[in-house]
Order: sequence, then structure tokens, then C-alpha cells
Amino acid sequence: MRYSLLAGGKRVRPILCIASCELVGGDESLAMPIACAIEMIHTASLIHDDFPCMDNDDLRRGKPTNHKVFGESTAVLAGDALLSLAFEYIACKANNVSPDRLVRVFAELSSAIGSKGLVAGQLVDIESEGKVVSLKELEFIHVHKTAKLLEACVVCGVIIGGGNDNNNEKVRIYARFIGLLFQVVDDILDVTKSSMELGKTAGKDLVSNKATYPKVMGIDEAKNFAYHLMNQALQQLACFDTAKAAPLYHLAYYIANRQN
Ligand code: GRG
Repeated sequence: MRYSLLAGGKRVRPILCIASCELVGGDESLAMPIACAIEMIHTASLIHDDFPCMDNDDLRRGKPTNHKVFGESTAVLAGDALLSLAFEYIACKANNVSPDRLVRVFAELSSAIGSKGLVAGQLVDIESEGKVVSLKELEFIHVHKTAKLLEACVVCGVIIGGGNDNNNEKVRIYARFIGLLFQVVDDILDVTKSSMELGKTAGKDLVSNKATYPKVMGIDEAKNFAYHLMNQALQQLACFDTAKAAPLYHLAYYIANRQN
């Protein structure tokens, strides 16, 4: 559990949670237990995603994957235990948050990762491997695999910070757009890295059976789509105080412009 949780990572999800809490006037300390729990959930999903029966990855966060180091059975259990610890951690540590808000946080998080969230995205992703995938199906996969948890991060942040339903709706749409943006940029980077590395080793995009945005719509259209998604995300922040929304603006820029 420690090996994967403390292996690094960009910590985008906890930052989103804290930034959304502060967006509506809440203090960082209120959101911290939920932010930590979300990183545990995310890490659990990465451990499971890396298994041979799923994405079959040997490296994660620059280190050998959990099952490569500890074996598959221990890695299954490490993921399970991180998932369980996340909910225990919120229940035990978020004691300065009112029970009604905590119940809404539990509902938001559990629905984001279950059969209508991450699990649905993962299932469709696995089942579509090697098949021709439409743009609609690709969007379904990424909305569920990636955007749902990002939505939960910002919505939980707003709930904890004391925001209203309108605030919740705006940040939810913001997260939906940055979730898709995240994947489009990932797919573009796979192609550009591949072409730079051509002649050395083939990049992931060249060897993978998976559908990607550049494969479905072409690289130029994928870049235009990324720009459109970033702008749509930023528009959702227009109704908030500019200074308080600054971290969420910068996160969208960061996701759009990252190089790895
Ligand atoms: C809820 C335990 C559990 C499982 C659900 C395995 C599974 C079913 C879903 C997999 C979901 C998954 C791994 C989606 C990929 C999301 C994604 C974009 C990962 C990469 O995120 P980064 O780049 O990673 O933020 P770092 O390492 O920086 O945190």
C-alpha cells in the first residue's frame, strides 16, 4: 500500500479537491482528509489497472508496478485495502465536517468509482480492445475511467467548502471537460513521442490495440479538440471569484500543455 501510494504521481486529484474547497471559501484543512482519501482510491485503481488481466503494465510512476514487486495476490489485496482505508480515513479524520456533508461526500465518491463510474469505463475499455471504436464510445470510456473521479474531486471539495448546488454543477462540468482533455492530451503525447522516438523504439500508440483520439479523428483534429475542451472547462469558472478560481484555471492550462 505504501509502495504505490508514496511512489510519486502528479497529485492532480487531491489538488483539485483542495482548490475546489477554497474556491467556495472553505479552508484547505477541511478538504485534506478527503483529498488524501481520493489519492488512495486513485492509487488502488492504478494497482488494479496494471494487472496482466487489465492493462498489463510493468512500470507505474517510474517504478516497477505493484504486482511485479509483490506478486499478484498481494497487489490485489493492496488495492482492496487502499480502497477500504480511503473511506475509513474520511470517517475518522474529517471530524470537523458536518455529518450531512460527509454522507454526500461518501455518496459522490462511491458512485464515481463503481459500476456507473470507473468500473464501467474500465469494462468498456477492455471489451473494446482490438475493435473499431466510435468517437461516442471513446468518450464513454474516458468520461467513466478518468472524468468521473475528477468530478468527484471537485464536487467533494465544493461540498466540504460549503458551496451550493449551482457551484457544484459548474465544477462538475469543468471536471468533465478536463477529464476528457487529460486523455486527448495523453493520446497526442503518445503520437508525438512515438514519432520522435521512431527508429529507436516504437511508442505505445504504434503498438497498442487501444483506440485513441488521434487514431479516431486524426492528430490535427485531436489538437483542435483539446483546445476546445480547455476553453469549455475555463468557461465554467467565469462565475467564480477570479483569484479563488486561479488554481483551477492553471490546472486546466497545465493539463492542456503538459509535455509528459
Ligand atoms: C475503484 C479500485 C477501483 C477499480 C476500478 C481498475 C479500474 C476499476 C479502473 C481503472 C481506472 C484507471 C486506472 C483509469 C486511468 C486514469 C488515469 C488518467 C490515470 C493516470 O492518472 P495520472 O496521470 O497519474 O494523474 P499519476 O501517477 O500522476 O497520479
